[in-house]
Amino acid sequence: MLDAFAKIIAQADARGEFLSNTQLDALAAMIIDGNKRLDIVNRINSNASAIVTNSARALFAEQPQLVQAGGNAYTSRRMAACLRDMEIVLRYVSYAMIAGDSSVLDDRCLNGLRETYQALGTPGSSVAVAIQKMKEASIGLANDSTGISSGNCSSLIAELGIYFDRASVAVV
Ligand code: PEB
Repeated sequence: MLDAFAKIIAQADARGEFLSNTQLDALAAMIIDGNKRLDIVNRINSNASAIVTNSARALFAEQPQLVQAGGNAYTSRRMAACLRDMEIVLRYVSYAMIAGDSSVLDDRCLNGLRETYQALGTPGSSVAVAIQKMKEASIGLANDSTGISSGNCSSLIAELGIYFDRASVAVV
């Protein structure tokens, strides 16, 4: 599990080099935008259950067979497992976002997840739709300027989107 700093240090150390100016600039940019990053993660954390439930509701509205008899989210046990899975993915995306690096998401959540869903008979493509809905909701919250001094968050929003995309690609 790496963060953006540890990742760049590991890369430089593997070559026995000092950090390059480009690497230092990238880390400096990360420090300058640090409060924005914290705000985004804070927004996600404090709205996590709404992000999960609204996204699940939207998924089931589009794919009602999931919650009908024989569906993959039918019975409260499977529904609970589904909501839990969505919460796990959102939690690891939030860790990746605070770290500025996807390795925690990759190593602890996504690695082997596709195969797990195949073995369970859970449709990965539906999980991917749920993740995309969580992406839209999270980006909407992160972009909401209410109560925050306005600034340019576009690169952080793009980064957040990439973590969700990574997760949704990993389950299909
Ligand atoms: C991954 N999900 C399920 C299981 C595991 C995971 C390991 C099997 C064990 C269990 O039921 O708890 N666990 C989960 C995860 C990590 C982990 C992400 C990462 C660290 O440790 N059903 C649907 C939707 C979808 C869904 C498409 C969006 O209809 C999910 C939610 N996951 C789902 C369901 C089950 C499951 C298990 C329904 C139960 C499957 C079953 O027992 O039939």
